[in-house]
Amino acid sequence: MLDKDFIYESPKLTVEALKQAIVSKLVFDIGRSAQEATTRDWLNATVYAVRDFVAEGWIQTVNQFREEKTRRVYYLSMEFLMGRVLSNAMLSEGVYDTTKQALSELGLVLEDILEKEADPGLGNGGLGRLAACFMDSIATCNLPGMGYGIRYEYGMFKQTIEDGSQVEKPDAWIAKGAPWEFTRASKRYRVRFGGNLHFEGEKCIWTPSEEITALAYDNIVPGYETKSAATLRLWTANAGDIFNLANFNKGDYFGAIEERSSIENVSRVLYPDDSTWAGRELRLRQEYFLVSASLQDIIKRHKKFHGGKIANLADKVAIHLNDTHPALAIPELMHILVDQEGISWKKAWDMTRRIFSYTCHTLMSEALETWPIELMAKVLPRHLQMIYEINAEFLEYVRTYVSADVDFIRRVSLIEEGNQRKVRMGWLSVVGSHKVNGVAEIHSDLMVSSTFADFAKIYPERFTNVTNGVTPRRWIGVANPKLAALFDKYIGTEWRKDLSQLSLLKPYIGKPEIIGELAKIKFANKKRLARYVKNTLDIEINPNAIFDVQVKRIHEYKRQILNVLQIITRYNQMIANPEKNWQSRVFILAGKAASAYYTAKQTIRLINDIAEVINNDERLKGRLKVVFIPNYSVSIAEIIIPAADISEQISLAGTEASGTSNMKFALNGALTLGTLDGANVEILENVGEDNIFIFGNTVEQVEELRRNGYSPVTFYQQDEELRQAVDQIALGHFSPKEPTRYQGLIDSLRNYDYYQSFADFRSYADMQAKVDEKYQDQAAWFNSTLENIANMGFFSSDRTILEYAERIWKIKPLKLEN
Ligand code: B1H
Repeated sequence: MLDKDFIYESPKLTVEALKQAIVSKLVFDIGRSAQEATTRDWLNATVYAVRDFVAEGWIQTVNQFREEKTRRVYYLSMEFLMGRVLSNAMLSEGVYDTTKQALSELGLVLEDILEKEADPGLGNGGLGRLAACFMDSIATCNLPGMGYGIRYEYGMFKQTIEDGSQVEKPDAWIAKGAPWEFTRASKRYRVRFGGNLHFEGEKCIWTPSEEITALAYDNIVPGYETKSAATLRLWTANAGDIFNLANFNKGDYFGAIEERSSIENVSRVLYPDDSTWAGRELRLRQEYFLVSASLQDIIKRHKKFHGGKIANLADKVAIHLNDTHPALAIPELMHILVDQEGISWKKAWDMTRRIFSYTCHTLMSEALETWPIELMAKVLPRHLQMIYEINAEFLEYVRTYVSADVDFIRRVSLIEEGNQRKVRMGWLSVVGSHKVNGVAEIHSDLMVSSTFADFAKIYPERFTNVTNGVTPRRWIGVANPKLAALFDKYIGTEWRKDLSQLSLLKPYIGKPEIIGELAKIKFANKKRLARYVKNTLDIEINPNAIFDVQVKRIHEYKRQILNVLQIITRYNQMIANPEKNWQSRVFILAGKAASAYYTAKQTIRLINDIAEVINNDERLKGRLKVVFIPNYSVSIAEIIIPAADISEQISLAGTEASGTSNMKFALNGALTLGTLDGANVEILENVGEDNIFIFGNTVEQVEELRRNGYSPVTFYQQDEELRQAVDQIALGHFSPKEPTRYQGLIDSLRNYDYYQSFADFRSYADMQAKVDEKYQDQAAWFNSTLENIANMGFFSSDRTILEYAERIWKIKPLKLEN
C-alpha cells in the first residue's frame, strides 16, 4: 500500500547518545539533577529527547507541503482522543529498545515512566478516537493534512466508583505538564461574538460586541517509519486585553477578572455527552471558537503560500467536518469570502461547497444538533443571516428542480418551524458540502433511507460510505507487543503499514504451532489484565476463564442491560445446578456515563451490585466473576482489549453507526458476539460466520416490531429465565439494603424497552451457550481467532483515510525527499 521510498531509516542512535540526550534534557530543560529527579521529571526528559527525533521529520514535512503548494485537507473536530504519546512515538521512530536500554542504564524502568504519562481525554468515545486514528494514518500515509481542535483544560472527567456508583472528578491533565506540545505564541486570532448587524446598501455589516483570543498549541503526530509527521493544532481561549478594559478602568477589579474567566471558559471543559447533544450556549460558543480560529489560520496560510491569492482556495483546500459540531464553518467561510474578501455570493457558495465534506456519525435523534434561532441571533447574528440566505437559495432550487410540495419544503428547510424555530445543523452540513458519508455500510444505507432520505432525492450523488478503521500501530503495536512479534515472525513487519497483509496468515490456519503461540499470548495478556484488576480493585480473576468484555460508553442503545440480564441468568443456572461442569467466565465491563444521564448511571450501579453478590457467592467456586473497571480510557483500553476472548457488540440493530472497538478486539484475537449492527455486519462478511457469534433481530425485524407495537411484557411473560432475572432486579435481590433501587429502571423496561433488549434476550442467551461450547475445544477456538485475525485487514484506518483522500478530499500522498 505504501511506497518503499517512504520508509524512514531510524537514525543510528546509540544507547550512549540517548542517555546523554535524556540527562541533558533533565538538567538544562527541566532544571533537575539526576539525584533529585522524580519519575515525572525523567518522563519529561525522555519525552523531550524523543521529541527531537520526531520534530526533525515534522519540520521537513511542513516545509515540503509549503514548497509543493499541494492540495491539503484540514480535519475539524471538537474531539481528539489521542491517548498517551510516548510509546507510540518511540515505536514510530524505531527507538523503543534503545530508549528502554538507555533508561535501564540510568537505573530506570521504562514501564514505570510510561505509566506516568498523562492520557489526555479530549474526546468522549468513538468519534474522538476515530479522529485520533485518522491523524495517525494521515501522518503514516504521508498525506498533506492537519487537524484542528480545542485544547480543553479539563477533558473527559475521571470516573471513580464510590459505593457502586459513578462519581466524576475533574481531570486537570495540563497541570501535570504537557511536554509534547509546542506553544505557538505568534499564532493568535481574534474570535468575535454577539453584537448587531446593519446594512449599507446590499452590504451587511456585523459589529460584534465580544472578543476572545485563540492561542495555538501544536502537537506532532509522528508517522510510522516515515519522516512524515502531521500537526494537530489545538486552540485555547484567552481573554487577551479584556482585563484592561472598561470594568478595570471603572475600578471594578473583580468584575474585570470575572469577565476574563467567563471568556476563557470557552476552552475550559469538554461536554461529556456521547451521542447526545447538550444544546447549551457555551457549547455553541465552543463550536464557533474552533471554527473561527481554524478558518482564519487556514486562510492566512493559504494566502502566504499562494501570493496573497484567495481565488484558488477551493483548488488547494479541503475541509472536513467531523459530524455537525464544526458545521458553523460553512457560514463562517461564506462570511469571510463575501464580507471580508468581497467575493460574489454565487462564487463564494460554489467555492464553499467544493471545500467542505461532512461525516455523519449517528442517526440517533437526540444527537442531531439544532440551535434555537434566538440563541444564534444573540451569539452569531451574521451567521444566522447567512444561514437564512443559504436557505432561501436552497429552497428556491428545490422548488424549481425537485419538488414544490409544501410538506417536502418544510421538511428540508434549514430552519425547523414550530414553537421554537431552530437551525438544523445536519441539513446545513449536507447543503454546504460536496460529499456526505456514513461510517459503515449499514449506517450509510440507513442514512439515505431515513435521516437524509429527502436530501438523497435532491442530491443523490452526494452520499457515500467510508467504513471506519483503526490504526494497527497503536491497537496492535503499542497495545499488544507480543502479538505484533508473532505477526513479524510469520508474515514480516509490513502489516503495520499495510494491514491487508494479515491475509498472509491464512496458510497457517490449522497449524498447531502458531495456534499454540496465539493461545500463549492471549494467556499472557489475560494475566496482565488480571494483575491490573487485582491491583486496582482487589478482585481475583482466573485467566483460564473466558474473558467476556463489553467496554464502551454506557448508553441504553448499547444495551449493557441486556448483558446484565444474561449474566444474572447464567448465575441462576449455576446456582440451580452447582455440580455441573460449568465453563468459567469473567464478565468485564467498563465505560463512562454522561454526568446527567440517570439511566446510564443506574446501569453502572446495577453492574456493581450484581458483581458484589456474584463475586461473593461461594457456591460458584470462583467460576463466575463480574468486574466493572473504573475510568475507561485509551490507556486502559490498551490493557483490556488484548486480553479479551469475547467482544460484546450487542447494540440494537440500526443504532450503532459503526463501532470501532469491535475492530480492535477482533484484530487482537477476540471473537465477536454481536448483533447485525454497524461495522459488525462487515466484520461478519470478512471473517465468515464460523468465526463470529451473531444473534438478534435485524434492522427490518426491529422496525417491524416497532410498527406492530412492540410489547416487552409479552417476552417477559413467555421466557421464564428472563422473567426470573428481571424480577430479581426489581425485588432487590442485588440491592438488599434498598430493594426498590431499580424499580424505575425495570418498570421502564417492562413497559417500553425502547431498545428491545427483551426481544433479543433469548437468542443472546442461547448464543452465549454456544460460546461456552466452542471454548471447550481450545485448538478450534484459537484456530478461529487466527482465521478471524487473518481476515480483518480491511479495518485499518489507513485504508479508510486513503478512501477519503481519493474519493472525497482529492489529495495525494507526498513523495518525501530524503
Ligand atoms: C458517535 C457521536 C457523538 N456518533 C455527539 N455520534 C457528541 C455525538 O458531544 N456530542 O454532542 C459526541 C459524540 N459519536 C460515534 O462515532 C458512533 O456512536 C460510533 O458508532 C462510531 O463508531 C463513532 C465513529 O464513527
